Order: sequence, then structure tokens, then C-alpha cells
Amino acid sequence: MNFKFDKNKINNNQLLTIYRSMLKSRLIEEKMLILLRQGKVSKWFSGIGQEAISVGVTLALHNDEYILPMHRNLGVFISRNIPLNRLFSQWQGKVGGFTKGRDRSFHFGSHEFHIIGMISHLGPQLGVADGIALASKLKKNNKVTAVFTGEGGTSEGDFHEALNVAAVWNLPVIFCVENNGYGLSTPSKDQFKCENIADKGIGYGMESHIIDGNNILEVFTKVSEIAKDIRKVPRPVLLEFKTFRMRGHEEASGTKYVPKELLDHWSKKDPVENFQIFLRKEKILSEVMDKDFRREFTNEINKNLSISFGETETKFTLLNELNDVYQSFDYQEIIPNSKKSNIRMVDAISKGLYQAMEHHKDLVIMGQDIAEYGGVFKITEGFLEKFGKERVRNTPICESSIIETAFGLSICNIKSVVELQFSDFITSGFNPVINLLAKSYYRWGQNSDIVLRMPCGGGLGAGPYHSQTNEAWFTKTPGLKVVYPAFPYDAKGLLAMAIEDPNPVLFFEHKQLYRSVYQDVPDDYYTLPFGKASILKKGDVVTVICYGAAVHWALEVVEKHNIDAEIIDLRTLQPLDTESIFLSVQKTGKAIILQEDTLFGGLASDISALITENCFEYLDAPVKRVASLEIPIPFSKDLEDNYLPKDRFEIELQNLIKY
Ligand SMILES: Cc1ncc(C[n+]2csc(CCOP(=O)(O)OP(=O)(O)O)c2C)c(N)n1
Repeated sequence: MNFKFDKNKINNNQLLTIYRSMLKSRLIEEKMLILLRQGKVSKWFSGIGQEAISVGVTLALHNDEYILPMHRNLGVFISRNIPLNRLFSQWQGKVGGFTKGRDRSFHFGSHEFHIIGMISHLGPQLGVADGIALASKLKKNNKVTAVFTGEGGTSEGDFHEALNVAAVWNLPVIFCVENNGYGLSTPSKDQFKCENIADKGIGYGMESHIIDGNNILEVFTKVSEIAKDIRKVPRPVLLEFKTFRMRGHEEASGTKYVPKELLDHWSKKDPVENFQIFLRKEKILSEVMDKDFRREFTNEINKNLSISFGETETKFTLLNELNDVYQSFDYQEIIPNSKKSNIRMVDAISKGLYQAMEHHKDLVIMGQDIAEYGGVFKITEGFLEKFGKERVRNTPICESSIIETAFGLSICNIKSVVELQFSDFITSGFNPVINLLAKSYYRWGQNSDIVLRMPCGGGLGAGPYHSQTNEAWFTKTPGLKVVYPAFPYDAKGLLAMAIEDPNPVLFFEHKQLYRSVYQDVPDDYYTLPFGKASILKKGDVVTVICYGAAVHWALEVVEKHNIDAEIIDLRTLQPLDTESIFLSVQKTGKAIILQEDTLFGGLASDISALITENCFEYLDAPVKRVASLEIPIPFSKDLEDNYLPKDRFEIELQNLIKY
């Protein structure tokens, strides 16, 4: 035997439960390897040799505590007793799985089993765990969250951010690093420089431990103790489990690059075999019992496989797919009373957010410098005093992790608003927006009840990294909603709507409009519907389609030349009010689209294509797009003025009228 097993106070029944979970995982794996060779499952990431970690961690937690496993953690699913037929169907993309055939292997979550599965990008799991743990803290339910990653995944920025946020906020998360020697073909020495991953805990101000990941009783006992303690004193703990990956990264890739001596060494430390020998020696497990368990599991596996094989294949139906991209909800317009005040855009957004915080008692807002400082644009000034620091959260500079945290909150039914200091900085949190927020509802029914506030736009001489208007990065991603108001009244009502909506919304706030545009705005809380453009001016000779700051340029130019133009302010870009656009173009016969973004691949291109496809017979001229130059937005005034499209719009509009 290669371990010293210490039973501590674990009773015989518990010892057998632990053994059964490991054995069942092993037998399923062995079966999967056969099915893979027969082409009956598509890919398999083996956890053979690592079962003690998945099983030990899961059994150390309460069944209603969330676990976020990775691709080798079958033992988590088995220890939570997920019906095998559902797992098998999931792996074959069948209807009985967890994703309606939309995602593969362990890429799903299940609230019923308190498991949140991974996306392919590895690292984001860690930040999502922060969000679930934050929800536990806010709800004061003394629960622990455990999240897994491989040692390869610890090289990702997400790992650093998630640990940092968890440490700063004292979140009750157990970060479980399975150090199995290789990340695909890359050995640990090429992955990180320090001797132990656990050493990184010091850098985050976090308790950390090294655990023998092949010794199930060490895993179970240590994690049980730590979890018990964290429930009393919430804090993150980093655990490094030393283990080894006994098979290839995935089955097709093999293990040619792994020295044979390493495989030989670790095969002697097989967690299932060694534990079986121990239980036999201790006379807790007899040979007959062991055979019975194996027979029982083999029967269970075969029976559930035949259920799953017998299931029909998932079939494509257009409406089924399209209807699952966004969560539907019952929209009730909230109409304000008539009292109004003349306020700026910045005040409208601030008031809208403030009233939303009153309206939704759990709503949490997060962002850099938003608490005492009130945010760089002062939108949240005074919020901390009114709503307290649990709900108004200053964040470290960790865009990715904070957006992942917001997703974790949503998993626990808590709405959140994240303020990006500038919309430009969303690039540092792009992955979770595109891959978690946009796709989770379609993949496994998990909505992202999150609003990302995006102060954006040029005209203020702020240079290439504080002036972009990057809405087109998101309008092309199914699953996201994109709002871009141009007036205080719209901004307040649409922000309230964005927060009411259970889907992820990117809410663009043009910085140049913050303090330059005034309007009479209802004092009360109210909502405005998405997907309804506003016709700012009726006209017969040309339709001008615009949004954001461009709306004000269009109004100015049209007024200056006294043009009989119909001006449409889109207000929301996704959903897009195509009906208003088409009706107007069918009347005027001419359309010009003005956008602040650079031309190629911007929203104007799609609107132009839509008009051409749907209103061709009504057109008296080619549809015209006017946009910023195809260069990064420059800093100094003359460069920026010429980059922006306002002057070119003035010329092009007149050309179009003359056409
Ligand atoms: C962001 C990202 N980069 C690369 C990959 C491809 N990839 C998938 S798993 C993997 C290795 C992961 O290694 P590790 O975290 O140690 O986990 P292990 O597979 O060893 O369990 C790689 C490179 C990915 N999925 N996501």
C-alpha cells in the first residue's frame, strides 16, 4: 500500500459511501473508454487516477452547497447522485441531457444538484464561484462554494483575479487546484515557476494547503474540516491537490510525451485500488461486498446506457432554438406620475439607478471606485450612505472576475449592475460577457440578470482608450441586449427596464451627453420598453437613422439646413425596431444611417442591408452609411473632429437629397 490512511472519526458506512462513489466513477470511465472506441461518445477527458479529489471534495460539502467542476470531475456528478441516464444523454447530445443537445460533456449546470459546469475557457469558473459565495454571504446562509481548476488553468488571468477578489471580500470559496502534472502536453515546469501552486496563496493573503490528492481520506478529512471552519468564518482557502493525469489530455491525444517512469510511479498510487486494499484490510469491505458493488454498478450503467441509447436524437426546430436565446418575462410597463424635473443625462442615469436600488431590494452594484468616490462620473455619489457597502461594492481592477461574480450572483437570483469605468475596458472582461452571459441561457437555461453600464464615446479628447463606442462588438452576439439612449428621459426609463429584464444588457452611456443634454424627466420610477425606436422628427424626403451622440448631430444638421427629414433615434440596438425603420423608408424612399463607430462591421451596415432586403422597391437612392474613419480614435482636437463623422454627414445628407 502506498498511503497511510487515517480513518479519523469517519464511520464505516461513510467509508463505504466514499468507496462506492470512487468505484462507480471508475467503472463509468472504463465503460466510456469502450464506447469512445466504438464511436458512441464524441470526446472523453479522463479523470482516472484523480477520483479521490472529486469524490472527497464533494462528499465533504453539504448537498445544497454549490460545486463548480471541470472536465475531469465525473466524481462530483456521481457523488451528487445525478441519474446516469441523464449524464449519458448529455454526453451524446440527446434530449434527456441537460442542454437539449446544445453543449457537450460536462458543460452544463444543474440547480437541482447544486452543480455549475464549466465553459471551455477554464478560468471563468473561479470567478463564478466568487459570485455564488458572495450571494451566500449576502444571504447569510453560511454555505461554502467549491470550485475546481487544473494547474494549467492557474496560469490564466481569471485565476489571479478570482483569488484576489475572493481574498479582498473574504468570500467563502474553496479553490481546488488539481495539479496533475500536465496541461494538455505542457508539463508543470513550463506552466509555472514556483514550486507549489499553494505558495501562491501567500501572494493573495490567503490560507492555503497542499493535500495528497490520491489519498481519499486525507482529501475528505481536510476539506471537511476546512469547509466547517469556513461556514463559521467566511474566507477563501486555496488547496493544491498533488495528483497525476494517468491518461491523455483527451482520449485521442495519448500520453507519448509523458515519461514512462512517471506513469509507473503514479500507477502505484491509484486512489481506488489503494483504498479498496485498505478497506479490505480493515475488514470494512469483504470480497463479496466488493463484487456486489461492482455488479450493482455495472448493471446500473448498462441499464441507464440502454435508456439513453433508446432516446430519440435531438431534432432541430427553428423556433425552439430561437426562443431559448433570451429568457422571456412578463413585461409590465411602469408609468410615472406627471411630476417632472429638468435634469441632465448624468442625473437621469443616477436617479434611475438609485430608484432601481430602492425598487429591487437585493440589487447589487459593483464597479471600480463607485462607493465612497461615487464613480469617476459621480453617477453613484451618495449610494453608499443610503444602501450600504454590501450592495454598493468597490471592486479591485478585475473586470473579468467581477463580471463572472455577477454571473454567480445571477445563479443565486440576485440582480446586479456592473459599472465599467469606461466601455473601452470591457476588453479586459470580454470573455465572460461573450461566453458566459450571452450563452448560458441557451446552453442550460441559466439567465444572466446583469446590466453592464458602459460609459462610452468620443468628442472629449480622451484618446484611443477612453473614447471608443464599441456597441458593435456586442450587437452581433446572440444572447445580449444592447441599449444606447440619447436623452435623459430614455436613459432613465431604459436603465430601469434593463435592470427589470432578466437577460444580460449592455447599457451604453455617451459621456459627451452626460452633462450637455437636459430634459424634463419624471421624478418617479418608470420603465420604457426595449425594441421601440423614437421618431424625433417627422419628415417626407429622407429617413435619418441614428443613436447615441449621433442623434444630436443629426438634429443639428437637419435643423441648420431646414431639411424635411424623418429622424429615428433607435434607443435600443438589440432588439432593433426594424418596423419603424421600414415604415419610414417606405414613406421617404431614402435612408441615411449615421453612426459614431467606425464604418466596417458597424450597426449601420446591417441596417443598410436590412433596408435593401426589405424595402428595395421603395428606394429612390442607394442607402447611405456615414461613420467614423477606419482608424483608432485619436486624441488631439483636430484629429478627433475629423475622425468623427459629423461634418461628413452634413455633406452626405445633402448629396442624398439631391440624388
Ligand atoms: C482559454 C483556453 N485556452 C486553451 C484551452 C485549451 N485547453 C483545454 S484543457 C487545456 C489544458 C488544461 O490543463 P489543466 O488546467 O492543467 O487541466 P487538466 O486538463 O490537466 O485537468 C487546454 C490548454 C481552453 N480550453 N481554454
